[in-house]
Amino acid sequence: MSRMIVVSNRVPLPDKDGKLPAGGLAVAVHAALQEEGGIWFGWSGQSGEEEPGPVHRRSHGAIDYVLTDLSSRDVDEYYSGFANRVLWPLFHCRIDLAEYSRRDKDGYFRVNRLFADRLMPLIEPDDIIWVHDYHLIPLAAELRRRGVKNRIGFFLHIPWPPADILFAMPIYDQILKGLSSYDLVGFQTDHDLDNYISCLIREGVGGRAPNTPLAEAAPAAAALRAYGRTFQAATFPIGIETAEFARLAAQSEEMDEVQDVRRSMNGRDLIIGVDRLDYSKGIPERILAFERFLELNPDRSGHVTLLQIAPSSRSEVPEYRDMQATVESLAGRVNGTMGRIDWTPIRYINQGVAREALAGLYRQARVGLVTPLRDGMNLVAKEYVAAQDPDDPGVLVLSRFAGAARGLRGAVLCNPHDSEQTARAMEWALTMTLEERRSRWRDMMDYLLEHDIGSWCRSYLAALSHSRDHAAPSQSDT
Ligand code: ADQ
Repeated sequence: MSRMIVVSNRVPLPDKDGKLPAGGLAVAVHAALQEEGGIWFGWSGQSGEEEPGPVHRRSHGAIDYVLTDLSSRDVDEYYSGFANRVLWPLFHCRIDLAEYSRRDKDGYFRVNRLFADRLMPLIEPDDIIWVHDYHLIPLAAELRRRGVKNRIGFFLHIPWPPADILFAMPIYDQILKGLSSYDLVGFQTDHDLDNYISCLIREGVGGRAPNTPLAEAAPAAAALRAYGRTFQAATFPIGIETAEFARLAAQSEEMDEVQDVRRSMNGRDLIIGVDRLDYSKGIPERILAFERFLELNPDRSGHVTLLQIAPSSRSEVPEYRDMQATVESLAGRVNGTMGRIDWTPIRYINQGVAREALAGLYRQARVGLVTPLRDGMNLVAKEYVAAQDPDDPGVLVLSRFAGAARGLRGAVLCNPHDSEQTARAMEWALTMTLEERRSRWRDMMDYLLEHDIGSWCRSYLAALSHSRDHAAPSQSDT
């Protein structure tokens, strides 16, 4: 196997005792890097008024972490600006929230050039390069421009939008073209892959490559030809550390924090929502659906509590601050109008919760309410299922617009824009028979055990290693 270089906006560094940050992706990618040795490159998270100085290096086992600082202007324009105020809203179909500026676009491409310049001296001829997410779409083109012939793969963690949405963005063509410089483009679901191919066809710049075999057998895959290059695109639905998370949840049940919540529930049913505070996660719509649920089922009043855990994220972006105010006011309104002196319908926590406690809380909840308006995958849905007690599992109510809905067939699917339907899904989940809960859970758990984060990482890397074996001979890297 070749040495690997992973590139992502932020790098999950181990702490001073070598302990990895929680979360499946960091653990799985670290495991793959440890095997043959490699480099993880990205932004250090530090910024200052000055132009960035030299890179920082840190080693841990067979892995070298190479980090670059950015200037505050870079962070403003590349990260908070173009990545999070243009690409994120557009790719989540929120044209109304996209704030395009030429200044931010220039910053985005400038930082991608900086990443390419800083990577160049690190790259050896046989290295495989794996780039993650929407912050770094132009990186392969920048590396190719500097003469890099290595295999370069890309994985998009968020959805790829339909053509009419993408085309609303000025410079959409540069973003569309950017992906064609990779050897393998990975998407979360077949919908994202189809949308990407439709964009190429609608733009008249490419499409499926006839007579080119596929490099691997992902759930959906395509050999593509666009902008003079032949490359592969396929779906790799990301998973979690299923078995590990299930063990953690079983242990966490005994934690004081989790027991305290159980006691405070006083026999009431718990419905849980866990998200970063982000408009794509549909938290206001979820609160309205819960309000509707209480209106439709007055006998549930006093007997069910929604625990919504949603720490702030990206507070430097105004839309996120506005959302925080909306969620606070909605939760306050429902509690004020529907609550009783001995019962608060919604417990809203605007803070993160430790992973162990989170696992125990998922296990305690009768219903996992995961209702994003749009989500690349959504790992919370998978964690909720993995955390359940096999003898008495809870029910997952899941938005049909989460990538996770493509694989989790045992979930009760809902349309988060339809509060009435989501309310009925909650009621159905709470009344479901034990037999049906067990059968739905078994189906989802078997899927999650087979498609865990380790298998995601291995199948992506196997496909990347073979991505050129089948490519057309006319391939150009310029
Ligand atoms: P995110 O948008 O961050 O990820 P998600 O997939 O749900 O969304 O992952 C969130 C992770 O953070 C989960 O592991 C969860 O446990 C943790 N988390 C979330 N809220 C938390 C809270 N309140 N307290 C503690 N921990 C919390 C992006 C894409 C997703 C895609 C992932 C991975 O937007 O669609 O699934 O990348 O590819």
